[in-house]
Amino acid sequence: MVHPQRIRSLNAAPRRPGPVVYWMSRDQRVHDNWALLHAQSLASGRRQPLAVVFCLAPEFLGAAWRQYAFMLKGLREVEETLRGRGIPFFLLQGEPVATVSRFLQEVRAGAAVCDFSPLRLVRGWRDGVAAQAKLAVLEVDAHNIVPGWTASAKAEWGAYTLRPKLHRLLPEFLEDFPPLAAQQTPWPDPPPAPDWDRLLAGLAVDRSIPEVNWLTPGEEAGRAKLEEFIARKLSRYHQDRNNPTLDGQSDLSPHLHFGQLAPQRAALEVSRRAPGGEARAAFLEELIVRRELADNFCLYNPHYDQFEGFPDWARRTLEEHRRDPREYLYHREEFEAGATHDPLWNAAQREMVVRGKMHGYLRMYWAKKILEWSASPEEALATAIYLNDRYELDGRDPNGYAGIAWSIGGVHDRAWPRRPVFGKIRTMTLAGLRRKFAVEAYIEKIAATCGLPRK
Ligand code: FAD
Ligand code: FO1
Repeated sequence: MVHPQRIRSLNAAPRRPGPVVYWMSRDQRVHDNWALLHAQSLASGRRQPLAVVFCLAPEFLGAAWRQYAFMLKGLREVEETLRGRGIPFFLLQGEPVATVSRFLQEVRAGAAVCDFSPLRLVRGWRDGVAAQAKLAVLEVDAHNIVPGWTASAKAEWGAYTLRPKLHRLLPEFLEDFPPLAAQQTPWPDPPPAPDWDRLLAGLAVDRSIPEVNWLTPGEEAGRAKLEEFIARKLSRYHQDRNNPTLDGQSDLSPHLHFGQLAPQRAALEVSRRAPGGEARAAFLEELIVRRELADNFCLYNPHYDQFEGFPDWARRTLEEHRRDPREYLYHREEFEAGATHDPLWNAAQREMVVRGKMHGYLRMYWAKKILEWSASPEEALATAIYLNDRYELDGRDPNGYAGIAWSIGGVHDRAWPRRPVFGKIRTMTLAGLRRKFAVEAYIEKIAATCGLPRK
């Protein structure tokens, strides 16, 4: 049912009699979820009941109200959909290792299934639970089409080294999902539905960052967004995706980040229905190769969010240019307020702060300018990660750490002709962008839709 290579053990403890628990974290959806499907097959194989548990951590990589509200509204839908199949959903709160370990003991679980994320914090949670559990704890990569550990056993140099490995394996892994069955063996005493309104009202997170109003959270809305993209935008994706004055991107990243839409579902539907080869190829390159390269980076590079994580050539060139005079120098607060001398950079920052999703093409420029205008590469990296993870709805994601490391530290890129401050790191200039798209039109668009930056 679930391809065996999507599954790996996190401890040596045996499977025991008793219910099966799926600890949901990255893949917050009912349909198209290999971890949930595997947990269900373990349960029904032994006539045991299945339950899903989600542990709400008090803090997650700087996430604020904007992100928690989007996530919790999606989880509310998950709970209702699971209830319709007789599968209980337990919403726990607290430090995940202690909280989930206690839950597994209380329900006398016989086996636990986790989904997969390469992020250090989340891996620490899973390893912590697996280390103290007396029962088998399994991990299923329900996010990548080709499981991260199958695609490659090491950190890949770039898209050009990972792409052939993925393309060779796609026929085996880009398969359709079986439907999730209804619960056969009922859970003895299913919990009442969480009091979502009270939970949202009581959430102790930074509420200064408002929810976005242009995107509906949840699994159903994520699927509708995919359908809208295929119907309305996909045919021009290769032409429009890098033009910030157009609405050419899919806008799927928030639903993909929270696992409310499976990347594999997007790949299946686009592969089957894309009109032209070029549009389909361009989208699948981003959705499969670029996204799985980011997971590969975070899975195999322990310093994915640090200067040490940059390749040797990049660290050396940034060292050589550490003392170069900075024509402009800003601190984090000035970046955050979008108060630089560059109206394009300020507009991109504004789009991220107000809309919660900066255009993909400008994210490269945005991060590279932070390198150019910060006192050191380390400070630039910390500022870019802080702002990205605080304001982007799709932040706190391997794609972000890889995207920022590409922009500032040459990860997955090559050396370019030497420039002040950058050394051999690829630069991007305002003049260069003016040749690519109508910069003023973008600035106008943001001023009209997101208001002008605070002076
Ligand atoms: P589309 O162009 O419609 O792409 C569809 C999907 O393909 C995306 O949702 C994503 O899953 C994948 N994809 C597209 N471009 C990339 C890429 N460069 N790397 C990896 N996967 C990609 N992406 C995030 O999800 N979260 C982030 O926090 C994030 N931060 C970034 C920071 C910087 C400095 C850079 C250069 C890139 C960052 N990206 C991040 C990658 C990319 O910009 C976004 O995934 C994309 O803009 C999301 O919008 P979309 O879904 O409409 O994109
Ligand atoms: N995963 C959890 O298991 N518990 C949480 O409380 C939680 C909060 C959270 C907030 C913002 C965000 O962007 C992600 C969050 N996630 C949480 C993790 C997420 O589902 C993914 O596992 C990670 O982003 C790794 O890709």
